[in-house]
Amino acid sequence: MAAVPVKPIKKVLVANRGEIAVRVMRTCQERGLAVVAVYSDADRLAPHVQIADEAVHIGPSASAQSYLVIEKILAACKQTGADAVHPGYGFLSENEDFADACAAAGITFIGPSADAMRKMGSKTEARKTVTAAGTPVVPGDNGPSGNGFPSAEAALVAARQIGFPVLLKAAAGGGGKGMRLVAAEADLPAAFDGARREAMAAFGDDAVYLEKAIQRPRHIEIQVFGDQHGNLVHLGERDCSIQRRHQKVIEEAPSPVVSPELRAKMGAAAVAAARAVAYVGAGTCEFLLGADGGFYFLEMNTRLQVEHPVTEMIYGLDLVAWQLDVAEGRPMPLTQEQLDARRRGHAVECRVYAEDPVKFLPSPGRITHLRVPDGPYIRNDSGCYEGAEIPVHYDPMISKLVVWGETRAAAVQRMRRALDEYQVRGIETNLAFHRRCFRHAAFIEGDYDTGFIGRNTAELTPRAEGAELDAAIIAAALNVAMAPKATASSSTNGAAVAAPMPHSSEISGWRNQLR
Ligand code: MV4
Repeated sequence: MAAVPVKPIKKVLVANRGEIAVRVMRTCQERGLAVVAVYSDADRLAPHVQIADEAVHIGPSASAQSYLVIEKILAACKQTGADAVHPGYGFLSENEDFADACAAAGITFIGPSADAMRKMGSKTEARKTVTAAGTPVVPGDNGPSGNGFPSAEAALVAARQIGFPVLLKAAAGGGGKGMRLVAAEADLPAAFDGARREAMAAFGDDAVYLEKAIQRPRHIEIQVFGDQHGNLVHLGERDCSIQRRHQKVIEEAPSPVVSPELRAKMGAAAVAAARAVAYVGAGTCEFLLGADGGFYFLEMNTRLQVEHPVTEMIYGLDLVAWQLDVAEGRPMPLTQEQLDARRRGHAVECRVYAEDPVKFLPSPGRITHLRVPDGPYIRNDSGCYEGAEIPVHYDPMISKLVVWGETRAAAVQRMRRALDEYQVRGIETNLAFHRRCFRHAAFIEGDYDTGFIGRNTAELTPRAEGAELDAAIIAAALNVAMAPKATASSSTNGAAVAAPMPHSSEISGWRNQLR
């Protein structure tokens, strides 16, 4: 391979916001690089703006008018003399036009080539490409043209071949949008129309293809990394099976069910998939792991992922530093053997969301009180602070709480303690959900799959928390204290018994029950 010249980066514009913008800037600053923030109206006072050396206002709060506008990001680079762009995740991170536009402007895009993004962006194209590389994909059919079925009739013929249940998926999709489960032949026509409509609405492309439905799968993804010298390695797996409506909630590394042998096999399959598109930078191959131990490639995410910290924790590495290294043309600092030898312990991540814990709807507003956990082997990647307003315009994630332990059991215990220290007031959060999950017997055993939250919603959903809980306790206490003497007719109501004001220990007992 021809020698790759090293081109040092001097100033990085981070085309993102929130915790990931902060996290990327920290590594840049540790390397002595200048960092530029971009921000919308809603983010004037955001942490990523405060820690950057310079900040450029790029428009109104709506992402479609700010963080998603390629011309505005490029203009900010020109204005500040940034020679590289880090896209974070979401927004423009997997937009091949943005990668092309950066290249055309002489700006280093910290990520893979536009060509690799394009090949992995189409799910049918990705299935073709990685199958040719020997990576197992879910049994299925891309359709007669190789990019979807022209009619429900054609899909039905293919579905009979595959065997029910099948899934209809959007070729342009990913992440579950435009996906329909079809249990039997009779359900296919309606599902086909529905999937097409949803795919068109979400991606502007109504091509849908078929996959056999894998029952009770685990979502296992492999972190891969490539450099410009043709080296490709994997950094093991993350188990992201704890999800709700295709939103990840808890991730861990390693997976409780992946043996060293399976890791080596899945790692090799992921590296082969990445090699098929000459992948450079950080990428993730998503697999489904069936109950029978079979694994199948689903899609490749051509970016650094939200949950990358659990991998960093078990390898003791900074993946953003690796991204900068390979973007500058340097070879990766470690070989596969060296990486394998570094793995140690277990890491878990809780995504703390500003959301209604019962209805799971975003709960924007002002954080009036915040206490974040601390102590050994705890990391809280956050883009907010006490007094901050959680805007309605973006993802409602408050922070990623990540802990490491020598064993999975130690990591789980540490997370319980960390969660108990975490206090947020002013907005609703899913902290109570996390506290319950880390005390759930099946979770503690590592015995879960992608249906875990759905099957255990009642046990994992708090009835009341915070102010609502306090109000309920005060009401109950008053009810007890104020109730008239029990009579034959009123004694069916347990609270209607005359009693003195309850003792505080009794109140805390109720509190624990109500939790
Ligand atoms: C599947 C599947 C079962 N069989 N494909 C959902 C999101 C998208 N990335 C792929 N998804 C799935 N694809 C086949 N052939 C089950 C899911 C799925 C799922 C996957 C990972 C994590 C959570 C999930 C929840 C429901 C369904």
